[in-house]
Amino acid sequence: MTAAQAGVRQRYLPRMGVFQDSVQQWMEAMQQRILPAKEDAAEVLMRAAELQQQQPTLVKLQVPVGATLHVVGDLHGQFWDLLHILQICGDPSPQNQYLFNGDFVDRGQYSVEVALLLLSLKVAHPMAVHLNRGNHEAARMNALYGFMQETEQKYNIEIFRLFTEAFKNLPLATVVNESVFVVHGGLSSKDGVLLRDIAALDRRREPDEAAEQLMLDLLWSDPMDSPGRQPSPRGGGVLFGPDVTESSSAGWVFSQSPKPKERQSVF
Ligand SMILES: [Mn+2]
Repeated sequence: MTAAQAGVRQRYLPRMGVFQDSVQQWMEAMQQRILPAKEDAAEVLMRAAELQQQQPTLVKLQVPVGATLHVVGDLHGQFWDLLHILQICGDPSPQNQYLFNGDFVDRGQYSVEVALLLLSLKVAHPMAVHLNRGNHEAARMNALYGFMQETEQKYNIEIFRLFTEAFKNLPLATVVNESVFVVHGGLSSKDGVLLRDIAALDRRREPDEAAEQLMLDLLWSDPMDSPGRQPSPRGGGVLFGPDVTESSSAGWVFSQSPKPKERQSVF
């Protein structure tokens, strides 16, 4: 049962402005079921959208020697899991970076907290926190799988609109140290797609029927054990075998094979 259904009034912190200290206080308050003030949430979302807008569609991330990058898979509104991961892996810093690989919201009951915290962390630590878009960073999915309703209950529809604006600007994939390709979904349904084709995509839109197939593939495709490609039972994207991973990466700048299947690994 959600707080609103139980008749519990959502509690909010006083407005404090968007600073690094605020993010720490919001995180602590969220654990007591208290959310940032609506004005602060709106400011975070607008600043996150602005920051993401400056990013390319395909981010080339250089992690310095000796630094760590934690790649974190689907969170789907599991706020307590996110806190646990941050506790185990440590605060974000240039020496301790994070790449959250999409699907922050929907399904779980704390999608607002998860998405707001991730976008706040991005604003507070733009060089240490990196975000890829998932297939659930999309308005239609959010209307079907709970995030839109949750945001309306905890804030209002205007805050939801600001979330979708921030999501729309998220990069679609990240190449780490010119060697590891990290994407939420997977590889293309066609042969011969190059990294520059991904970089050239206009991502600032909803991934709907009118979007380019490559965008849908990056967000929706899944790896499979058998070779070749098959239609995906999930809608957008395809199922692709290990041979497709090999042949796709052959034309890329990698010094080693990409491992898209590792999107599930957390640590
Ligand atoms: Mn997904």
